[in-house]
Amino acid sequence: MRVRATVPLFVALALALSGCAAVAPQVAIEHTAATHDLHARTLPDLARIEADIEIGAGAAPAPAAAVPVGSRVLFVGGYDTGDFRQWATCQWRNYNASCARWGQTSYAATVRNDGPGHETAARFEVRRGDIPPFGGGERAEVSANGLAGPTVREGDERWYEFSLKFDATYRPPTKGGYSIVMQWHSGSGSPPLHLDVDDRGRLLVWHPWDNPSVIGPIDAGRWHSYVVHAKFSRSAMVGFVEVWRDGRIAVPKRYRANMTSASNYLKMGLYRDIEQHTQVVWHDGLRITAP
Ligand SMILES: [Ca+2]
Repeated sequence: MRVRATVPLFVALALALSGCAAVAPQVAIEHTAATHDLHARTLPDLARIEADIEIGAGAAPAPAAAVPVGSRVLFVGGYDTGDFRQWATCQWRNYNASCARWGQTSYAATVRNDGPGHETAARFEVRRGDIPPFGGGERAEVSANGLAGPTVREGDERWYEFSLKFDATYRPPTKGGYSIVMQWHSGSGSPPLHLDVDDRGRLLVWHPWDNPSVIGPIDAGRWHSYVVHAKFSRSAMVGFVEVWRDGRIAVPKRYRANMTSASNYLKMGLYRDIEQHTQVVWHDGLRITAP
């Protein structure tokens, strides 16, 4: 049944991401390419995706240990300033502007004390119809577009340390929907790498046009720490991603292309298809390092 959900996801993503009028011609081309690529997939391909999801879900547990990360800190976006100023552009209902100017005047995005270890955590809330001024899907997201530290180019290797909590009230997307909490965004079109929740409440690593991997159940109401280690490339022989959760390997290293343009920029928060129900996610502690 997951196979049926896969196709609308990509189409919906490509359509939803067309919100920026300035790149409309390029986006239109991406839509065509993406749709063509999807329709070119064979049933055995899609069956393989389903099989790989299940294999990823059954990864053998390993002892918790310190996860190796890079030595050069390139970006910190953990809201320890008490606001959103570490990020460039904030996008939510009735807002698409500088994060530094966001006065936390609505439920969409606020920095709150969520207890020990998370005294300054970002709380993102998306309700029905929460579409920013430029259109697209419903969202409450911070973007690092234009910031040098979080921007990656061909051959760059990075570690992303952060914590996520899906609110105790969080319900997964409806069948076939998506609920993206982290995107590595290319120049246009669907993000070539992102973290998404499926309709079964599983956190996935998505490589559009390739197989998703299961990180684990979202475990609503509890904080979990993650490390995403990635090398960015347009080549499936060079690009890779691996993910740790709470100090244990959750997705072993997989080589995949994860760029479709000269650079990727980072977005975090919550981005979803049109849904009727409210969703809340919490983010904290992002630190990006390089070798
Ligand atoms: Ca913090």
